[in-house]
Amino acid sequence: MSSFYAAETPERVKKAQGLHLITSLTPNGRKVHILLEELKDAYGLEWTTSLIDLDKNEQKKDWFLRLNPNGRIPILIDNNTSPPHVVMESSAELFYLVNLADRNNLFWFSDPIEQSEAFQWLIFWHASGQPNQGQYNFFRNNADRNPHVVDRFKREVLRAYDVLEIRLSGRYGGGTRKYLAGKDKGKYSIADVNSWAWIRNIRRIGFSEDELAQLPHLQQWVDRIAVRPAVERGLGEWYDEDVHPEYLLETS
Ligand SMILES: N[C@@H](CCC(=O)N[C@@H](CS)C(=O)NCC(=O)O)C(=O)O
Repeated sequence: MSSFYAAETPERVKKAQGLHLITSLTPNGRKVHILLEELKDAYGLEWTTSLIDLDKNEQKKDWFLRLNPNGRIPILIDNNTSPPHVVMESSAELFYLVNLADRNNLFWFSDPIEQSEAFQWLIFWHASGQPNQGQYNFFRNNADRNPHVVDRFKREVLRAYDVLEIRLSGRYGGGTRKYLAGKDKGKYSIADVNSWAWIRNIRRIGFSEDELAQLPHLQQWVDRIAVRPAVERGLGEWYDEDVHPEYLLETS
């Protein structure tokens, strides 16, 4: 326990029981919020949340780096294990949560082939989607935006989106699908949650009408998932430090 928490670790974190999420309202944070909310609806899962103001760099302080050397959110701490188990990397957190709590495989699969599919799409987005979209968001909102850099990342994001479009449209066979993994038309799973949290703003991140027109199945998939109550909650006010300042972690 002594190497796990430091003197300056916020009391809210040290005293947390059960599952404790440290997060912020960002795409990687939101994917974990959404799955937690889904597991709450399905099984009554409980957890507590702490928020970090990323602009204040709390996530780069020693107390946080002990928990996640990568200095980034979200992280999930399971205080039900001894010692507590910390999970970093949002996709690994989704995987931990379905293993822990999704006993009926509502958001995961029992069949090894379907598991393999879900794992492929989870890793595809983690490795080839979110890093490029993260850079695209950064450079396109940057004051001295370099058009070549913005264009390079935009093309990479569009390429990743087209990979998903191929999958959902069945362009090269297999028929159209509703979700990324699973037999037939697929089943809503963490493979979808993982990428949806990033792609949900597909119509607001600087793509032209022509570019969007190439992605009809992906846009339908965005809309299909957006209406889930757990998804709506995962995006919103429970994770907003303006609404819940008492969740905010600030050390001197
Ligand atoms: N690969 C990591 C990336 C995490 C990440 O980039 N988190 C961002 C917010 S979405 C962050 O903490 N940014 C603040 C920083 O880099 O200091 C994951 O999937 O969890």
